[in-house]
Amino acid sequence: MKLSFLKRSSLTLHPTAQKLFKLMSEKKTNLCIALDVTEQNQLLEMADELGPELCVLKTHVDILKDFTPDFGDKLKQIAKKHRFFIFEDRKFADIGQTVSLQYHKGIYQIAKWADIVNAHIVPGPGIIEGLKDASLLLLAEMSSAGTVAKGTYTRKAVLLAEKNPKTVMGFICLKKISQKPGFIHFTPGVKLKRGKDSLGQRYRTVEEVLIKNQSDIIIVGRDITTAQKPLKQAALYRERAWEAHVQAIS
Ligand code: S5P
Repeated sequence: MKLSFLKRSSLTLHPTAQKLFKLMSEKKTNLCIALDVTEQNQLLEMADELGPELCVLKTHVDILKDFTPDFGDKLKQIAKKHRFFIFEDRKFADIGQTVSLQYHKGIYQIAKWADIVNAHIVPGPGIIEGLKDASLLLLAEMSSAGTVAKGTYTRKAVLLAEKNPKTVMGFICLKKISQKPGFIHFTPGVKLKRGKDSLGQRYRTVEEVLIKNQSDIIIVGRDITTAQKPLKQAALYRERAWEAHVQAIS
């Protein structure tokens, strides 16, 4: 079934998924940028510069060396200005009680500023229960070489999502893994050419991910953030990803 993002917004029970489908459709972007920088000001400046190109901005707040409690509010203001969602890539992986504390408490207070977070399914369904007030992506597959998240494990993630459609809005995965159109598929490990880095990351192309593998959103990090002209590079990825999406549903 080839459905537009707009159509799919009416086929999900998840309020954040609904809004994200609509945003992608209106803003015409299915690009998520991973801003893996270690200084807060650099992150905020890049978010402001690249914001018009993306639908989701992905953070790793725990790599910031100068985090201050006003970070979340500042990022939220930029997200509002450019209309994008904030995805804190925390990869929760503990029992329900602990992840609930990690999500709400501690220095980062993730629940206050992140629209979307993600979780491994290693602990079982309790992790979804512990994060039931979050908008959750389940890590069903990973881009890294030798990952054990495959086969039965991936299928288990899909089953868990389908049982919890009000909490789980989609997946981190390499390809379309659920036939239910309400779930959004996010795929990392994307570059303009296939390849790998020196620490196990594997890259597929935009077209491979969105046309052949039928994913929805590409997550791109260093190939944009370390480019000489990040805005130009982001615009290029945005265009390639949107064209691939249009082709995929036509
Ligand atoms: O399987 C995964 C899951 C994630 S969320 N592989 C990944 O690479 N990621 C994240 O995507 C990773 O933590 C990083 O922030 C981003 C990829 O960055 P890049 O620089 O390799 O494009």
